Amino acid sequence: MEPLEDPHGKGGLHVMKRIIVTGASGQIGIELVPYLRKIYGDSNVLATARRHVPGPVSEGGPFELLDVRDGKTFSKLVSSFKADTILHLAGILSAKAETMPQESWDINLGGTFTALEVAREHGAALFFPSSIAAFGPSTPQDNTPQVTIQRPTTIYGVAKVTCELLCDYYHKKYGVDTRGLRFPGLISYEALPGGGTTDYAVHIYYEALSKGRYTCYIAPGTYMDMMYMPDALAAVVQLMEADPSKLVNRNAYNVSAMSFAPEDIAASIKKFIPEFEISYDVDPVRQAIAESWPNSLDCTAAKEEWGFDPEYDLDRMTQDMLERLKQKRQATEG
Ligand code: AKB
Repeated sequence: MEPLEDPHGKGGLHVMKRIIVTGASGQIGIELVPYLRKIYGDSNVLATARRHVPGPVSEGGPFELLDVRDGKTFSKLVSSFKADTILHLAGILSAKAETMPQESWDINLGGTFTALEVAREHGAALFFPSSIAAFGPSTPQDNTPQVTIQRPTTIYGVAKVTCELLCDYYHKKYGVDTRGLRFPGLISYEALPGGGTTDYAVHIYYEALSKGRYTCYIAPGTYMDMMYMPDALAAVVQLMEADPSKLVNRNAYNVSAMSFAPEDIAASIKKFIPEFEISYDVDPVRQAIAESWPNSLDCTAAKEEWGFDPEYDLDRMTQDMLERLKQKRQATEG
């Protein structure tokens, strides 16, 4: 496929030309890779993952196996592909990381350190997905500022803050063009997330359609930031294509499109499936994680510095999710 000239109609610069994506089998990668290939051309996006991924990620363009802790292979791939940009998505999500703190530190922190070293060696730009998990219980919870207290209490969050700082360090010391987003919970119909605290906001749509009810592991009244995947994909490209002279807060920007509690998403689903019912069976581990994260982020810096402008609010997302999931079910049922 030929690259698109101006993907967002916003006068894109096309700073990125040859892109390597790590963790391409994850929830973001599965959608980001085809999205990038549409914009930059199939052959200009190399997808990598620890295991083979069937479908468009491995079949729609170049694909290689890569464990992000293997610096030698990583470096060879960047060199032979002539990549100018590394979108480093590989990582273990929050709840799963709590079950394997040592290994997740190795992958989340060690993998990012390796990616930064490879970026430095080859003069590539690097995107790092930070998270609302980079905040903790002592962070102001409402309208959480861009620059504030960051003392997370999860191993996932500790690695995220460390990586944000490492990205700043590599930019300052070596001039690596590092840029990052603090993602909220991401909701998508293509791929299920695995091992996150915000995953309920995806599962609820699947079960609303298949069972008409959902038992939620997060308690009512627990607010977290969220964003629909199309807005997250657009934000990655917009940030990476942004004029570097405007980027004050490179690592990493608060981004969010909505903040809701489980009863709010249930109410939104009820507008389209009136018989839908939510009940609760709270998981203390994920509830504690959720409570340690902000209720809502202040995204002013992202808006002012590179034009972050999400399109989907809760009801628009719900309508789209339910329609897309219905179409998917019909397609698989033949
Ligand atoms: C998770 O729940 O672990 C992720 C995140 C907010 O980083 N979705």
